[in-house]
This record gives sequence, structure tokens and C-alpha cells, in this order.
Amino acid sequence: MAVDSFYVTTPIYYVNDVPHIGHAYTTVAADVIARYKRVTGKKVYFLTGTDEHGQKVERTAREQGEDPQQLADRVVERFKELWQKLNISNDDFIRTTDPRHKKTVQTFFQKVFDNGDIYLGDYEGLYCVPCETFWTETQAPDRNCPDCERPTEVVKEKSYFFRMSKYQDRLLKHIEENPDFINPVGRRNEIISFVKSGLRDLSISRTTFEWGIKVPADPGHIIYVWFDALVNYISALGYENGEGEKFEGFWPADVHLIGKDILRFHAVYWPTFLMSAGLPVPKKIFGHGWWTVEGKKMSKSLANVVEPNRLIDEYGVDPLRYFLLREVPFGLDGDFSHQAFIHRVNSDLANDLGNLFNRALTMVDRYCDSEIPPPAAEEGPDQALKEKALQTFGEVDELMEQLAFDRALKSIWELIGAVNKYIDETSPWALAKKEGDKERLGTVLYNTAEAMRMVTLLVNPFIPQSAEKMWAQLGMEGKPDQQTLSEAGRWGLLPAGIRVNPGEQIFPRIDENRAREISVKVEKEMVDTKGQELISFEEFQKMDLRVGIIKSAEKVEKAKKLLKLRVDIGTEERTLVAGMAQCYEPEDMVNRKVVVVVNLEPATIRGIESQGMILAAGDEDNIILVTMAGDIEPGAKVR
Ligand code: ME8
Repeated sequence: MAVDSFYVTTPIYYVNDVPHIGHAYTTVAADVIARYKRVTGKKVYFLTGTDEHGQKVERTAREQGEDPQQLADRVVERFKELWQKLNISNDDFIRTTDPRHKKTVQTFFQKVFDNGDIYLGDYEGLYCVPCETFWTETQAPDRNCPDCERPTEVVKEKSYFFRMSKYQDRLLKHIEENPDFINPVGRRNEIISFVKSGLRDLSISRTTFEWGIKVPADPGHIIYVWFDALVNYISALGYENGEGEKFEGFWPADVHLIGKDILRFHAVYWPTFLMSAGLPVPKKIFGHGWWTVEGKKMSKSLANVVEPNRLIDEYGVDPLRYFLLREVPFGLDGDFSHQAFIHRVNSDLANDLGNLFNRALTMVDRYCDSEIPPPAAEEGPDQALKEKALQTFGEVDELMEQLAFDRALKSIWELIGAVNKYIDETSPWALAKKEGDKERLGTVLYNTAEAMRMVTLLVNPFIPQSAEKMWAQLGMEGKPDQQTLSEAGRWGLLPAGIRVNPGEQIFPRIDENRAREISVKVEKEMVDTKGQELISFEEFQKMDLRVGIIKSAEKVEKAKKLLKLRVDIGTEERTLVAGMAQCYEPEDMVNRKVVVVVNLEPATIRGIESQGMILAAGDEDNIILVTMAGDIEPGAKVR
């Protein structure tokens, strides 16, 4: 592997769920690493993607009345859109349904088989579909999954097994000899005790569902979804074509970034598969912590899943990127609260960094005609500021090596604090008053702007969109991510004479009242849906919803709100009474295509038998009809 290359990956996300803040967290962290490594001059390959096979995805698709490929094609777009919105700079996006991946999985499976590490046997045990994990009766005595606590299913079928037990000693030795292989250290210890407790052979094929990659020599078997998914890290490097240029250039991966929930798969299964195939194991597996929301575990049934799109639309992309990496030490669990988010953004971004830019550039604008003045002799605190800036580069480099993002940001913010203090101490506004202090004023403003250039280079991997604006406001050419830190991170490179462009506030303060309103609204939505009884898909299917076309409408005498409608539902015409005369004139209703509940018990209203119900949204005085957005025949089933 080339010394100047760097390969970083995220987990590939399941497509049974749309992306949330937890997925965004891992991907933003990987992006910051990739961006940082690029400006240190490394040739980076940054991979993310989606995990589309397996029983869980198959089942979700069926519940939603789609085939799994349709579901995957739809949800994958949601991930791609979000990554674009979050300025994720991935070099590749792998889908496990890509032909390149399928082929690699089969090649890899065959290689392990040819090495004598796969045999056919009988599997009898428990399976957790949400976690796609096998368990024994001893591991799950109550038959609930030890990880997610949901009920498991009993599985009894023929299966291919991987001789994982054979690699127990070799894996343990590798973990013990390489302290950085599994990080943080607490997670490394967990894995050491897991391996010491004994590795059993692993079932790696299933015969009781369809959606996956077939065992090459025995197509009645589908390859276990985790065996399939883990191989993505090499299929994206073109491993199927033999060990080509990309594979040799980037494998082994420098870091697999994952959440703590999937550590065992990455730190035990994956390295043993690789050992069997005769390939080097990744250099580092980092298991970060989990986010809760306002103190609670994120869950669809609690409806408290934080939707990153919503936060970005409301507050911008960089506040979210910054918050995620600054708030919680990487590796520990954290809690997402609106209040903490707003506090962090207002204090660090708006006050510290935003104000520094505003006040400094306004002074260059006002006192120096918008031109960066040339520096003269160093005096007083000048040397200390310069040293602080240079020292910060070293510190940040060390902390980034440890993936201590929160401490790297803290160190950059100490530099920002030092620049703000430098301005206070040197009081340029006082220097501007005396003609004789002009030269000193120039030096002070030069040093300030030069330190700001340094800050911009340092924050760039974390908040790239804002860094680009900061760079442009300083009057610098190009973009901060086109620089290398070893070149551009030297003091004195800001050219005197360039024109600054003070403009929009880069980090506007979040109005706390507005933020409170939003957070109350979100909480109310959470409460509204919380505690609601969930219905099964079968229950939902009992409702027969059909497209209907309104043929005629008339007011019901002596009833202010009622309309009598004749609706064609494909097979027949029905009479319906609807309470919406306060919002719709009868003639506005005619020819509209609406949704009708056709198997509702008839009810007699004002002497008229209403044979169904049409769907509408809103409250009493603001009712909006649910209508069809495309061309569709009456009678079509709504599902
Ligand atoms: O496990 N806090 O996919 P997945 C922090 N397909 N991170 C979170 C989180 C939370 N609350 N929730 C999710 C899979 N994550 C497999 C991976 S890899 C070969 C196959 C993040 O869609 C975290 O990185 O369930 C976690 O590991 C990942 O999402 C799980 O995503």
C-alpha cells in the first residue's frame, strides 16, 4: 500500500430506514477525516454506501407492498441527497446490489471455500431479523435478542458454516499486538473478552428467504447478509478483478468508522474472513458512541427520530456538522437536545468565530480602505499570537490522528480566543486615532487577518462551506481545500495589499425565541404521535381505499356544512355525505379525483344514506381534500 494513501469508510446503511442523525454522525465524522487527510497531502479514498440485501429489507419491502429492489432504489436516493446536502465528499458510493459487489462477494466466498474454511452443516438456533444476527439458546435464554431485546425467531435449516473458531488465537494475538487496531480502548477490551470466551463457527448462508447473493456453487443458499455487507470495503476497490491498482493502493483500510452497535461484526467476523482469504486486515476499527434524543433512545415508535434535513433547512449545514463533532467526545455516547444545539451554535460559531470575522474585517475596511496592510516590526503580543497559531497546527494534527474531534475543535477555538484577546489588547480603534500609530495599526491588523487565515485552514475540514466564505471574505484566491497544510500553514503568507470582502454574517445568531418555538413544535409532534397504538400492515389492509371521481355535488338543505355527493368508484356510483360545505362550493368539487373509503359501514345523515367517506385533511374550518396528483382511473386501489 502506498504510504501517501488513506482509505476511510463508513458502515453501509440499511435501506429499510431513511437516514437520521445517527447515520449523519458517522458520515460527517468520516468526511472530516477525509477532508483533513486530503489537506495534509494524502491521496484519500472515502467510501460510503448502502446495505440492501437480507431478511430485514425483504420484509420491510413486503410490508410496504414493494419489491426489495424498488425499496432500495427509492431509499438510496434519500441517503445520496442527504450526503450532498451535508457536503459529504465521498469518492465512491457502493450499493450491495451493484454487479461489481455481487461478483466480489461470490469470488471472496469461493476463495474462503477453496481454502477449506467453509463446510455444509445444519443450523439450529435463534435469529434476530432487525439485527440480522444469529444467537444460541444459551446466549438468549429468554429468546429475546441480547442486543436489541426484541423477540428472535427459531431457525432450523441447512447452512454453510465458516470456520471462525480456527482463527481465534490468531485474531487475539493480532488485537493484543496492535493496540490501535480496535479503538477506543474500552471497546478493544470488550472484544478481547469476547474472543477469549471462545469463537464458534459462524453460519454464513440461509435457505429460507430469497433477497441476497447466491452461494456460487449452491444457488439454493443465500449468503448471510453480514458476510455480503462486510465485503463492500474491498469490492469498492475493484477486488473482483484480482488485486488491481486501486486495491493495492488503498488496502488495508486505514480506518473503518462504525457505531458501537456493529463492533463485533467488524472486529471479529471481518478480520477472520480476511485472514482466511489471505488478505491483510484493516489498520483501525473505531467504534463511536450512540446519540440519544432529549435523553431518550431514538426510535420510530417514539417518533423522536431527529431528521437531519429539518435541522439543515432551519439552521444551515455547518452548525449541524460542528455540533455533532464538538459536543461529544468521539467514542462516548451523547444526547441531542435542541437547547444544547442552539447554545453551542450561538456561543462558538456566532459569538466567537463569527464576531471575530465581523469586527476584524470591519476594521480593515474602515481603517485601511479594505486593503490588508503590510506588517512592520513585531512588538508586544505579536510573537505570542504567531506561536499560538503555529502550535495549534501541531496540536490539531496530533488530535486528529487520535480522532479526538472535540479536542481538536477546542484547540482551534483556543486560537480564536487568542485572536480576539489580541485585538482587545492591541486596541486597533485607539491606534487608528493617531497618525503616528498608523504603522503599528497596520501590523496589528495584518497579524489578526493572518491568524484568521490560519483559523480558516484549520476549521475547513469541519465546516467547509463556511470556510470557503471566510477565505473569500479575507480576499484570498482559490479555496481553502485546495491548500496543503504544510505549505499554507506557515506564518506570513497572507499577501499584503489584497482586498477584503466583508459581507454577509457567516454565522448568524439563532434567535432563541424562534428556536424555542421550533423545539416546542417538534416536541408537540412527538407527543401527538407518542403513545399512539400502532397498527399492523394487515390491519391497515382491511381498509379498502379507492380512487373516486366526483360526478355531482349539492348542498344539503338546512345543514350549513353538509354536501351530498355522487361519486364514481369504478365499479358503481355511490352517494356520500361530506361535512365540507364551509370550505368548498359544490361546483368546485365536481370532477375532482378523491380517495374514498369504500368499505365503511353506511350511515344515515339528515335522512341520506352515506355509502362511504372521502378523505380530507385539516380541522373543521380549513378542510383540504386529498386528491390524486397524477392521471389515474376511478376504482384504482390506494395503498
Ligand atoms: O448496521 N447514534 O446499518 P444501519 C449514533 N448495514 N450512530 C448511529 C445511531 C445513533 N443513534 N443510529 C445509527 C448497519 N447510527 C449495517 C452495517 S457495514 C458493513 C453494515 C450509525 O443502517 C452507526 O454508525 O443499522 C451505526 O453503526 C450505523 O448507523 C448502523 O446503520
